[in-house]
Amino acid sequence: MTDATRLERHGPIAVLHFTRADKRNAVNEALLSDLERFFAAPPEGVAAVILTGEGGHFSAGLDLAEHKERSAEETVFHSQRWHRLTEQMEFGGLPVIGVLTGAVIGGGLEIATACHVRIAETGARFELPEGRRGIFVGGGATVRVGRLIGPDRMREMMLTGRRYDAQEALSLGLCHYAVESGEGMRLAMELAAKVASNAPFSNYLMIQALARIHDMSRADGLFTESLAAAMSQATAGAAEGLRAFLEKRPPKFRG
Ligand code: 1HE
Repeated sequence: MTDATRLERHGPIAVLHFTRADKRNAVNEALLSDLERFFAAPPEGVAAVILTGEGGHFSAGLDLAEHKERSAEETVFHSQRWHRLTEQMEFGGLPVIGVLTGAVIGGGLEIATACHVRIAETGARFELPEGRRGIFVGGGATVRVGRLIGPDRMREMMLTGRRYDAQEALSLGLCHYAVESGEGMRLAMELAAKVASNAPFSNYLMIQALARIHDMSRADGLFTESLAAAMSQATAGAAEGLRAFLEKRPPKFRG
């Protein structure tokens, strides 16, 4: 890892801090490659990760000082790196929780929307200002933000440079929780502990199956659901989870 991030461990929970506070956690090469490294091979025993930005901002998006130097060809490859990273975040199997503070802007929003649980603090601002910079989104926003709030609302957001606050983001589905300033990490740790105490393969299926089924026809989706149900049924997690319920005790999952 580089000095663009800092990793903390609390048992099965990892907390990955973005540490470019002086640049509002703009995503430069170092921060992007730290994220790639972390999600390509999360540390052994980590069952959930929390992403957070130091200095009161989640991320002000792509580092524009670096981006200024990119050619069109380099921009395609760079954008594809963001797509691989955000796909790995969304579908890699590790539950990801984002604590969204201050700027959740451009690429910051693209990283946030690849998180499975999004907690916004008062003061968070959700924006896609690419039009003001003469560029376009490239980190997956057309797909992720577009699906969350719809292409119509995303187009209006981009055209007018609209800024949504935490409460508005909550009502639109850009975040799942809106909490007071300073409360995000406490809630994230609480939710991460719950997620980490589920049966690992059930979590894996939730992460893999739900978004994919959304892309399928109704009939294919229902059949895939049945297959996922059958796979979960064959795991040690199901044996333990069902036995624990019937024995009136909390389950203890391994793996
Ligand atoms: C940056 C960046 C950045 C800040 N790249 N350096 N994202 C944007 O268009 C958002 C650009 N940033 C802002 O609008 C503002 O910085 C904030 C609203 C986030 C914060 O404002 P403020 O007043 O607290 O800070 P500041 O004084 O504007 O910035 C502090 C420093 O951070 C300053 O550097 P300094 O050397 O002059 O101290 C800024 O230049 C630097 N900084 N944001 C580089 N983004 C995969 S494609 C995704 C496409 C995008 O993400 S486009 C959207 C980019």
